Amino acid sequence: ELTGGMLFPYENEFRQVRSLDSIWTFKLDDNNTGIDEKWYLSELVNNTISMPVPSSYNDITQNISLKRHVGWAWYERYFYVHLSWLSSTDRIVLRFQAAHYFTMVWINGQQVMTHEGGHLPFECDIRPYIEQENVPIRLTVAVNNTLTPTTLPPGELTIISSTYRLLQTHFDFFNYAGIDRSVLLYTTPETYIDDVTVVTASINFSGGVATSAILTYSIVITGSDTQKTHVKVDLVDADGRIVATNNSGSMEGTLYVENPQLWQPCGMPNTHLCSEHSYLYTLQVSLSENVSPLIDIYRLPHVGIRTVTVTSSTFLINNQPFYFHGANAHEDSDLRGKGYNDVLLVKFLNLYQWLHSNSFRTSHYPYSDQFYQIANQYGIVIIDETPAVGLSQKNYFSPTTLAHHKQVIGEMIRRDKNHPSVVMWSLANEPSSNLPESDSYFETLVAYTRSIQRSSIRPITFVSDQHYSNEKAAQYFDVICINKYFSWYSEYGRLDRISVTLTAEVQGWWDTFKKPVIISEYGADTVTGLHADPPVMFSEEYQQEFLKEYHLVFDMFSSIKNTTSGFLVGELIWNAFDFETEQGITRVGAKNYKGIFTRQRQPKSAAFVLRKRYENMENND
Ligand code: BDP
Repeated sequence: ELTGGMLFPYENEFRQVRSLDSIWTFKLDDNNTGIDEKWYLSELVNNTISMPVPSSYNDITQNISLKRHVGWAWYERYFYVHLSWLSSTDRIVLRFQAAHYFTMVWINGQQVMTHEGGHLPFECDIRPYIEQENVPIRLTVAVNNTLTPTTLPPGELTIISSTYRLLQTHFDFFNYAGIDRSVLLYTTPETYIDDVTVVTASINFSGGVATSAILTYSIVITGSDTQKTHVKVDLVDADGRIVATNNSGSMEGTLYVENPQLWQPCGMPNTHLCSEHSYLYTLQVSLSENVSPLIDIYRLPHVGIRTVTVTSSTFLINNQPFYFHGANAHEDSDLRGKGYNDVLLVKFLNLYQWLHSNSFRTSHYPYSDQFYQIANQYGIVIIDETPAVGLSQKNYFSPTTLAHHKQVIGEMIRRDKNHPSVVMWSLANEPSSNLPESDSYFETLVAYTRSIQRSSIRPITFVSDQHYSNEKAAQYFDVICINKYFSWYSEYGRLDRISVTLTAEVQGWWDTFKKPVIISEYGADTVTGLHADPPVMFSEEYQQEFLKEYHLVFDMFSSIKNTTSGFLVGELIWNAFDFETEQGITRVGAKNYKGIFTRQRQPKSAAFVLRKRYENMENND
């Protein structure tokens, strides 16, 4: 089990945040000798180049060796710490929002931390490593993107020659690498609020209106003074009014809220202005020595009062049936690769609103924090997925992978547990869940996930691409997600077959498992501007007709359209945007073209088909 929290660093009267994002020095470790040669002991020299942080490094230069590098790459920058930080007793925390995949960090040549896994934050207090106040501090970071049978995602490296290292994976998106999210420095008091967990325990409804709600919270305080501390918890509404307080001082408590404003997903009946209906409170945690004076404050800004429950055939948010509709995505764009960027995030939001989408799945790894924050604000619902994509070989279901998988689930829940937008955890995408090895593997993993999220506040799913008759893992999950590509990867070109093949498949999942089903991927590669009537594969017309045929089947099973017999609780198209892949004979220009928008975020014809469908759903629901 993990110790310590991973609260998002917000600035306030007790805490300062400073970004280390900028152009860093970068050096490719062509022969992977940097660790042995102890490059971290002095400034990086020879063949260094400039590298923006955050960004993937792969597409920044004209160098093909950098594009396809497998192994270590080095980053370095210098910084000063302000005297006021040094003269206090505050912790000085160095935080990476993420780096891909294995990271080692040194301060002035001393190793301060390592982290395995490409998509979740890691941090440590660097104060003990800062020796002198009047010299710049050298920060050295080595990042290795090699995947192995025990990493998530897994991969296999074959060394063909010193210049030809072939990394084989069982996923199609490009294995972008580097420091792809922000690097921050922030302070906290020496004794500080380390973790906050808040859960909507119950909501009372009377005639469909919420009359009261109970929230439970737990707080973790860390530092030398933890015996003496007292915690006060206030729930503050959007107008700054305190609507509930618990001043018992204890680390666990409840808050009773009268006439609560609920966090509602967008697209619910009569909720056309989404952001007005996804109401957010702030949880203000104040830490003091006995009753005064204050020594730390943490304000958790996105507390949504909402419940999530599933029955055998419905997915309920605040006791109302919810139907997921939207597009899956990747963190992927021109030049930056997987690198986080505010412009892309806000464009993503605007495209989602233009489409009338109400949800997405973080295929196939936890996204940058900002995606969840914006989803909280605008009422977009998220299925939060681990990086366990491509667990397709028997030997991947090993005890070592299982241990790492638990670690990653723990880190993901620790980071994302307080987001109202996150309504479900997805533990894997397309594992070989037909293999006998997968059975106990997922049984263990689901039990573990339930145990660490305490009161089982969110349902758990995974994504299967198996045939229901061979499926071994689905029995353990609350909701079943399935990816289906009829008339694309099988019987390709035959749009007329979709109604037959898809109908039989969806019905089969329900008959076998009697659990709610989501079509978590379906789609067709489409080259913008390629036209054909009658439709042929890769044309815009094929993508449009393909979607329409799928939608006819979805409507037959939808839990919203068929309140007594329906069990389909969602449809998520693959993919929102065209994205980068490895080169291959099915990947023109090294792209997956299943986007309804291009990689530059412009709509293909199919985007208008979806937009009309989603708009109608919103109005009729
Ligand atoms: C599915 C995978 C997804 C791929 C997609 C495709 O889940 O990551 O991109 O196929 O091939 O199997 O387009």
